[in-house]
Amino acid sequence: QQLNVGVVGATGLVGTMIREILAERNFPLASLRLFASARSAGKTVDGIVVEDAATADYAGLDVVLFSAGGSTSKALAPKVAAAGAIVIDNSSAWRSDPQVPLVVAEVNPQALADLPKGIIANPNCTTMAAMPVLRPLHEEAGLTRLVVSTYQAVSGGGLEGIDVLARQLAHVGDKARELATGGHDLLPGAEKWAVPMAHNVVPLNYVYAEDGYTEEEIKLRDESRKILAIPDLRVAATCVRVPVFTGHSLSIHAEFDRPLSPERALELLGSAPGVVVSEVPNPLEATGQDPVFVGRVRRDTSTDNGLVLFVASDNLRKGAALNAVQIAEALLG
Ligand code: A2P
Ligand code: 11C
Repeated sequence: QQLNVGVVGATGLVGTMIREILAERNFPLASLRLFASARSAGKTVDGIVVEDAATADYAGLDVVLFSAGGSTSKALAPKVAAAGAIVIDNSSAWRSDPQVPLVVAEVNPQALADLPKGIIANPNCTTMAAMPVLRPLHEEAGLTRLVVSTYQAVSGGGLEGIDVLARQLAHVGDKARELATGGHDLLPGAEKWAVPMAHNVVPLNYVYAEDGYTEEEIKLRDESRKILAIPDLRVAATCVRVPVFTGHSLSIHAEFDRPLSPERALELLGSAPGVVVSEVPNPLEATGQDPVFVGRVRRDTSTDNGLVLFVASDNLRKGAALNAVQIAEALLG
């Protein structure tokens, strides 16, 4: 079976990676069409002329992968689904819709059986990193609570995020010693994030949403509940942007109904699909790799039935493009 595939947002960071991963995995393509904004329409990418997503005719496509931001998905996904394609959407636009499954390929592919809107949502890259690790632990011991701090790469903010950090690093240059003793004046002003990104950490990642938590922190809570099918899962997160180009990392305190030893957890993680156990998981190790890396697994000595672990994952690959392509592969059956 071969599919007629479209990519909306094909010129962006994740769209580019989707094109690369389709090729890498020899995805059975009957045809490939690329869409982006009117700015890119008419340009040639990979030998294919980019179409204006807003005005294109989507008839004849089987699957369309969207990575062009929430407002584009909100506006166009129903139109594309009505034209007969299954939409796999990488934005947050549809994730909380009860008629739209939110799928991590290794974790809940069974949710693909029912597609009332013809739309499937791909989780946020931060949530994605945790799911393949937490699922086998949940099955064993019953997950009840998560306390998470994140260390998120700037590429989570698209090409613009990468450019902002690169510019700020270049601006500071090699003035390391000066930075160490009163660096503020050496940095350019804040751009894109609330405070300078280079040589800094930014604990306000996106805007506030609820009770002092940011949108990203609420997404981590709500998406984890939906994917793991634990509606009352207690989650408190602090999402932080760090000056890393790619690779989101998470420190996770997980609590369970039943006891779970670090040894048993490592045994389960050692055979979990899409997971690699690593002594020191880190974003550089994860970049360019498909699996999620997990390590530092230890007992949470501050509570009963708790584990602490550290996860690192490529936010552009598994966090976005790879999982979207894996969902398309799952649709092939
Ligand atoms: P374009 O390159 O024409 O602006 P990134 O997150 O890496 O910046 O990429 C965003 C992607 O989403 C790009 O492919 C971009 O296309 C696309 N995009 C942005 N706005 C729209 C829109 N209104 N309609 C369709 N595609 C859009
Ligand atoms: C970030 N996780 O790191 C975000 C990017 O809901 O899909 C993806 C946002 C989303 O900035």
